Amino acid sequence: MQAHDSAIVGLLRLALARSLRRMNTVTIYSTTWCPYCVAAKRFLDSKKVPWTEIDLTGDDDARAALVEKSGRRTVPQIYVGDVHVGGYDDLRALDNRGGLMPLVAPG
Ligand SMILES: N[C@@H](CCC(=O)N[C@@H](CS)C(=O)NCC(=O)O)C(=O)O
Repeated sequence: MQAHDSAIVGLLRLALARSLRRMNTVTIYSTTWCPYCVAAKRFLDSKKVPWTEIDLTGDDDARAALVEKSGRRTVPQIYVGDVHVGGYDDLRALDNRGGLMPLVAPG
């Protein structure tokens, strides 16, 4: 690799790190064997949106806390930063009306 190639690679790394820093964290509260949770993760992957998962399987207290926090009884419950998006259907609806990417990466 020539010197100017590695300089370009360095700049690209910097740009990537900066854009990742500007992104809000997407958190998926999930359980295992939950098809809507899998669908939500696949959909976010298809949009190249990083996500973190909080698996509530078998943790009744954590599940109750999520019901309290979200007002919903189903999983997944998806948050972008502090914003409660809702379930998988809500995630898709938000994206369909053009609201997902601006929420994830406000720039
Ligand atoms: N419309 C919801 C459906 C979610 C749903 O039905 N989730 C199931 C698991 S895949 C659920 O939480 N069922 C109730 C339960 O497990 O207690 C969505 O799109 O997220």
